[in-house]
Amino acid sequence: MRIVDAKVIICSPGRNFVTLKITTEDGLHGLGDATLNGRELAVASYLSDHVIPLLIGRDARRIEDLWQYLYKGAYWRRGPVTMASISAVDTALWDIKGKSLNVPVYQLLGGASRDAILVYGHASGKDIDDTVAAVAAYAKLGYKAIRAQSGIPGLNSTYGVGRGKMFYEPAEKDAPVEDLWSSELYLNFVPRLFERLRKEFGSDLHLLHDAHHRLTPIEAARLGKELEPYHLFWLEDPTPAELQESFRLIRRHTTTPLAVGEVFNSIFDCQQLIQEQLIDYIRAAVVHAAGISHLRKIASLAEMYQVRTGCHGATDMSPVCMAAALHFDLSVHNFGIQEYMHHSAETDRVFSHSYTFADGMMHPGDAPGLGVDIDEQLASNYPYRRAYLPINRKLDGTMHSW
Ligand code: GCO
Ligand code: MG
Repeated sequence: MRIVDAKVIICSPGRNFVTLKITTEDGLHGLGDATLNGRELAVASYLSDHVIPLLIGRDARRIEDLWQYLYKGAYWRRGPVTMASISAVDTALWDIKGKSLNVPVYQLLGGASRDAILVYGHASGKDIDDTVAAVAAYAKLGYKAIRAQSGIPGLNSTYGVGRGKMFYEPAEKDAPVEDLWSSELYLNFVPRLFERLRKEFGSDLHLLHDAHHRLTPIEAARLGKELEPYHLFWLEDPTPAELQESFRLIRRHTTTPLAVGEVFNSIFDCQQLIQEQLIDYIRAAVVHAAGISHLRKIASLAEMYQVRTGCHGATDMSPVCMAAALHFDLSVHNFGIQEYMHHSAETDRVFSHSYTFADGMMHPGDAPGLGVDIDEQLASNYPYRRAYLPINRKLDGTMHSW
């Protein structure tokens, strides 16, 4: 089954998406997400200029071999641009294989390990009262797990508090927004937020929180410890994970479960975190961690160490990635939870999909392949617009992780 065509489709139905479409001689096509928020065109060029010329004429059935061909063949391995490109090819080939055998992708991955997929939604507000109201709104929609982020008194804006409650999208057009940051204000505030949330919602609702790589290890240890009475499902990205061994320090001080890995692009980024059981959930996503094939290897390593999956699923993962994640989640034994942020109505019109949400759970559907498609005509009405994620500075002007 030869590949006869491959092209990159860039569109911006509310936010930017890069999609790879591969077509075979049998007339089947498969899709892969290649979106790297804020650096989209670098991946588009990697695909168009370097990968697509290598795909034409190859056998679309040889998914693993093509993965290794692109990974080892580049010589310069890994990195977000390379791995998002390989992911797009890998995902599109799984889509094609499913369609050619007339089965949903999860059946090719070992079949369903569960009936449906637990997801968490994103509640946020400008202050504690507003966040309580947002959590109540998500609970009313049926969510069993809810991430809570709140504005912090004294800071002009902070990570995770969006314009628009359901469709949080931080990337701004033309130039990055500059946020102000104070770890002191944040650390004093967050335990109060969760104390209130537990008071309002009782102990059964799963509550999550994202520190978005902003703390030092000892600050993260303090936060984890102070949040222990509120039994979080997880505390996410407490500190940047470039230094994997720093999680030993956090772990020594707290039993709050930790989730890390949305920015990881290979198994080597989380090897130590997993093997030393320094985290509880691995957040790597299909699009940024080199596709379904590589993510399964990460999950298999994690399974040995009782680390569960919790794939990144913000709106900068396109519906193509969301569909792929749900097939992965349904099949993988050590699944934990899936992040789910609604895409806007315009995005959903461009990318039709068979996945569904009901009662806080999702399912990828039983359409052959991934069950997602792109309306290229409609997509062309939404041309690419350069956009940047915000940056973050401390109160004295020092650059800080966003
Ligand atoms: C999350 C993430 C996102 C990222 C975004 C960057 O937990 O969902 O932290 O909100 O900031 O994906 O592009
Ligand atoms: Mg996050």
